[in-house]
Amino acid sequence: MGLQVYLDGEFVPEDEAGISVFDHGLLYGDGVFEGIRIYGRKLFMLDEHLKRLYAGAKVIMLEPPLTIREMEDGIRETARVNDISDGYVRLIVTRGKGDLGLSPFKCSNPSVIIIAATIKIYPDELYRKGLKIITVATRRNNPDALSPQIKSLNYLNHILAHFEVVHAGADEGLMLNDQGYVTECVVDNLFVVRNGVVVTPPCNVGALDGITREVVFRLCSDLDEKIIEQNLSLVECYMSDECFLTGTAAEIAPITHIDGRAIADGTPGPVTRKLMKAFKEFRESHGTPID
Ligand code: PXG
Repeated sequence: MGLQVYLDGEFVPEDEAGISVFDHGLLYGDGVFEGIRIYGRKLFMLDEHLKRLYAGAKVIMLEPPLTIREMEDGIRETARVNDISDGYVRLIVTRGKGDLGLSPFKCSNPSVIIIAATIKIYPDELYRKGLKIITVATRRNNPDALSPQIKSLNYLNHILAHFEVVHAGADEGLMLNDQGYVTECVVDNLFVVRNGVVVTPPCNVGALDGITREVVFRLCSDLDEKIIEQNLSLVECYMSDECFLTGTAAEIAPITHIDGRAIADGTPGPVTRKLMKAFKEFRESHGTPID
């Protein structure tokens, strides 16, 4: 049986769920989205995801037709209707139907789409062995041109990067900014461990302020691991003792090779493994019940 998709207050079978070809989400990528995990019938970091969605919507002057609480109810109901105990919610707010001109002022009814499904981005083996990543030639969007803090419906920057990753036969890609500093991976934040300190680039280099990234800050504080934000060059990453990435879909995944260089001995490091374990415990004990 197919999924039931929440579309503007109704549940519609996935094969019939559609939006107008004049929706500016389609025509211009004009809209915002979130990806939220469900673990054990609980929505993980729901408030944080909703806060980010509404903050991004505010920046693009898009007013979601639901309050945050109504949106939360819609998400919980969608998860229940589809009986998703462990999975992933894709939440989308599009500008809505307009005309073929750019103007968002012609779009009076934003649409809300909520899809609850399952997800797996990397096979289990990669969490044990570690990911081999490459630096992609596609640079991360300049934050002065388009802030990475807006999780907009235009992910072409990342899609171009993803093509490079696949073409190279790698597991993931590392993206630099236009000054050559490390920003993040294609759809995940990047961390290294250097001399006992966990280091991640500050978001203003052009990285999304990821919610899993924030969880890592909390875990490091609980575990007494020093963590700082610092600009990172590629060479500093090659020379690091450990490396890992974080994201809603990926969770925490070890990186053992960058551009053919083994990170330390080329196996997942102890701090990474400790954080992966702590993350599993954290996700069990946090979340908003869908029931
Ligand atoms: N950076 C970027 C550019 C992202 O899009 C992250 C980091 C990690 O952030 P969170 O808040 O998830 O810890 C993301 C996450 C997917 C998918 O379905 C996920 C994302 C984007 C597109 C698709 O796996 N975003």
